[in-house]
Amino acid sequence: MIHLKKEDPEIFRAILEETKRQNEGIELIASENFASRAVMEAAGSSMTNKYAEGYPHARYYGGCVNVDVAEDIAIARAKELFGAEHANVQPHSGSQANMAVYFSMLEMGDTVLAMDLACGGHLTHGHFKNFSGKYFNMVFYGVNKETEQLDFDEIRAKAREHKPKMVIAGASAYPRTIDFAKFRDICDEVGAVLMVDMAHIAGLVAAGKHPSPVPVSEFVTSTTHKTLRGPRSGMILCREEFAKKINSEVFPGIQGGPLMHVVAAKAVAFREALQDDFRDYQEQVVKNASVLAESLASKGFRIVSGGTDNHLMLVDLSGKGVTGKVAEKCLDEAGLTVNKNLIPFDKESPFVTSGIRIGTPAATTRGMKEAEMEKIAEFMDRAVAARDREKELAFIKQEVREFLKAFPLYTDWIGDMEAS
Ligand code: DSN
Repeated sequence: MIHLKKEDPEIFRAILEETKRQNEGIELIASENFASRAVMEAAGSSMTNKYAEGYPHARYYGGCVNVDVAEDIAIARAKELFGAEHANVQPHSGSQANMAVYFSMLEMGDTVLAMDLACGGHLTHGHFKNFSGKYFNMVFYGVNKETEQLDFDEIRAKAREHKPKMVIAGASAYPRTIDFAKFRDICDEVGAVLMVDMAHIAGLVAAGKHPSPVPVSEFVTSTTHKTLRGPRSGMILCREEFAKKINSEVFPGIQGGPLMHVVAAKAVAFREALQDDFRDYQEQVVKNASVLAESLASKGFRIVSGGTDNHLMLVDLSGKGVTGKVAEKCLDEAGLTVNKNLIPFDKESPFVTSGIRIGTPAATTRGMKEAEMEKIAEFMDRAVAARDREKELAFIKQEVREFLKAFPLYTDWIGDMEAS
C-alpha cells in the first residue's frame, strides 16, 4: 500500500490499525469472517473503475469485455456451488437481494410472514423501521418458549390465519438446523411463495453441512461474506422461470451499475468454496461451535435452545448477573469480539440485551480447532468474571495476543505495511 501511504496517510493508518486489530483479537462475531488475499486482491482491482449497467453481453456501456468474463464466471460458479437454475450476482448486499425479491413478487401492502427479529430474524424481514416493514404487511412467527426452537405448528397456524403471499425463512441469530422442507409444505398449503435468506449459513449449505433451501424455494438470497467467506456483498438464486423478472428487478429496478470488482471477488470466493478443503473448513466450523457451546455451558453459561447445530450460539447471561452490553464491552477489552444480542423473550432492550451471539467461522479460518475453543471459553469466563477490573482484563488481552501468535492473520501484509 505504498501509494496509499504516500497520498493519504490517515486512511493508510486506519487500515493498518484495523488489520492489526483483526490479527490481535479473537473474532467471534457470527456474521464475520476473513476473506482470502485472493478475494481481497480482486475486490481492490481495476474493475472498480468500470460501469457495466445491464448483464453480460447486453450492457449499456462499451468496454465491458473483461467484466463480462468475470460476471459470467461468477454466475456459473454460483449455480454450480448451490445447484441453482439461475443466479444473479449483482446485489450489492443481502439487504438489496431481499429488496429485489420482495419487489419482484409483491405489491405494497401485501402480507408477508417472517421470523421476528427479537427471536433471531433480520431487519430486512419486516422490522417496522426497515423498508420491508414500511412497505408490506408483516406478520411474524417466533420460537417456542420451552424449546427456543422454531415451532412449525405455530408457523402453520399463522400462515393459515394470515394467508401471506410470501413466507420468509432464514435468520441472523438462530443456532439450529432449519427444516426448509416444512416451510415448503406450509407455503404449498396456503399458496405462498417461499423465500429463504440463507446469509448466515450459506457456507454450510455450499459444503453440505446444512440442508440446502435451493430445491424447495422459489428464491434464495444470501450475503457472500459470512460463512461463505467472500467479499462483502449479496446474491440471489432462483428457478429459471423467475430469472428474467429478478434480473430486471435488480437492474434497473433497484440498482444502477454493479460493483464489478466485487462481482470478480465473488467469483474468486465461489471457486474457493468449490474446493474440497472448504468442506473440511465448514465441518470444523460446526465442530468448533459445538465444542465452544459445551465448554461455555460447563462454566455455567446458559446456551439458548440447549446447544447449536450450526456456526453460532446464543448465550443467555442473565444467570451470571450481567447484560449483553456489559459482556460485549468487557470481552472487547480482553481481546475477544462478540456482539450483544437479544435472546428469545428477552426482558432487556436491544441496546442492552440479556445475551451475546458467538460464532466460529472467523476463528476457524485462522486454523483453530476444538482445543482452542476450550481455551476461548476459559478466556471468556475469566473476562466476564473480571468485568469491573480493568487491569485483569488488560492482562487477559495480553494472554490472548500470545495465544494468537500460533494463528497468524495477514501478518506478512502487516509487516509490509509497517516497513513501507
Ligand atoms: N447484521 C448481520 C448480522 O450480524 O447477522 C446480518 O445482516
